Amino acid sequence: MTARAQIGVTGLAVMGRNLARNFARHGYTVAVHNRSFAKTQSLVDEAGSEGDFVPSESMADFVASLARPRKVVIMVKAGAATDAVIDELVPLLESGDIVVDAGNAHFPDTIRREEALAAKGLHFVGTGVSGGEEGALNGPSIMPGGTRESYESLGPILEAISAKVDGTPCCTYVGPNGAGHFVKMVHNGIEYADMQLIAEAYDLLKQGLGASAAEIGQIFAEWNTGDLESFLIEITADVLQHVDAATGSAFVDVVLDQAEQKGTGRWTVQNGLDLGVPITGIAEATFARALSGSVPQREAARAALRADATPLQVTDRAAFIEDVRQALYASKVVAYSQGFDQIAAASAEHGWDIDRGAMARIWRGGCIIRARFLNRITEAYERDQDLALLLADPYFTDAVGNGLAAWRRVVAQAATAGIPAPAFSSSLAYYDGVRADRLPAALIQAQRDFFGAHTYRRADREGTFHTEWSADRSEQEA
Ligand code: NBP
Repeated sequence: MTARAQIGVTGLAVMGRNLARNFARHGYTVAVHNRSFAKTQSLVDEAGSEGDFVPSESMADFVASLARPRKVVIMVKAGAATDAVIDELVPLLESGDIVVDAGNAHFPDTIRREEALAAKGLHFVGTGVSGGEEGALNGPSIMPGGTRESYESLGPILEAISAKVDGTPCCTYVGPNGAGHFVKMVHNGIEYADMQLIAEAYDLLKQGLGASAAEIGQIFAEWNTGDLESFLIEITADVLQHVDAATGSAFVDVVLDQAEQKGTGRWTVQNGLDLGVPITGIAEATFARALSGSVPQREAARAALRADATPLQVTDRAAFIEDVRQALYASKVVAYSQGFDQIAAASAEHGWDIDRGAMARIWRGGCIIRARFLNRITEAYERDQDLALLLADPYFTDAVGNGLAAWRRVVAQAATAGIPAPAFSSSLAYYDGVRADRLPAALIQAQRDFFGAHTYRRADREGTFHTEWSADRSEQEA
């Protein structure tokens, strides 16, 4: 076996197969391998003419077909399968070789694996890949972690196959060990928030205008020509205008209204709690999915809970549509701002030194949250790379501020009409909370000191204090 392949892919289900084809189409000689040979064979049979593939049935032959330092991309089911592949692969590798995990690993697993492989002299590159099967084939957004040294030889190959926006690759070095998978996790969390906000906008338009799915689809198509332009708005317009072949009804009206929240959304929220970062948009989106799937509770509530709501009375349809658009944009900025706060907090905690502007740049193409306004986020971090709050960047201060009245109207109307808009309303509550001069947290601190002697700090002088609540209520410095 000649060691001639420049890169290898093991795991040839939909993602790995398409990634391998993408490498080959860019002129790389690609070693391909899968646990069961049938997938390798079918790749070579069906796509072999697209480039130079070197198929192997055994892992040993696969490794032997790679030029050194070897670059092996693992694209298998995240979790135990990844560990199984690593265990089989590692004894066959040599110092300096690069193992890339391009699956959706949880970042603590990536930190663990990187440490273990580094101890053997190997580079382990936990890499976020977004864009689904279409992205994997035609250009995904790629978020590689690991050592900078590994990026020197691996980076150009990944950049070559990534999506390009204005000629710039949607791939850059993210940071050490788990940084790439962490950023991919937050990307997916933001995706949850974005989708929930779009769903709430759709529901408000539906109930406020009494419009058909197709009509609302046209509104989304119109929105996609402005600031909201994004992949998710584009596909929403498409989905809403799709007609179910079996019934002739709008497709969205025949789909069961129960969403799933499998992995990354939950991880993002759990991590937000660990770091103490209020990612309320992502959390509301994740819980909204959980609520939709709470079937017994929904049945019990439907029969028992009163609404006492006043249906929406929309007199000026155009004004209402514009209000919802502005509320959607403002809530979306909040969700992104929170996500970038989470990246900053994790970066500080783990010493990753993540460039947030660069993350927004590599999300502009290839990935699910690709959007016109990501340019604005990159620009904001270029103006101030230590920006404490994305919302406080002058562009976003204006963009959100100009839509504030509309945002408040929409949230108030939703509450009055009994239409659940958890992400719209909690994003507004976050906005008002983060800008408040003084928060009722003061009362919470007082309560905590009362029942648990948890102490408090004073606004008027330094120090930590406790009041003797059950005695003479004198104050002591703790
Ligand atoms: P799957 O997640 O469905 O995994 C199937 C692949 O894993 C097959 O190649 C299978 O081999 C292999 N595999 C399993 Br399962 N257990 C194994 C083991 N113990 N040892 C070796 N190989 C094993 O594939 P996918 O949908 O292509 O996704 C691949 C990765 O990409 C996942 O981590 C996923 O989360 C991530 N991802 C997916 C998307 C997407 O849109 N689908 C997007 C972004 C990221 P076999 O053929 O022999 O059974």
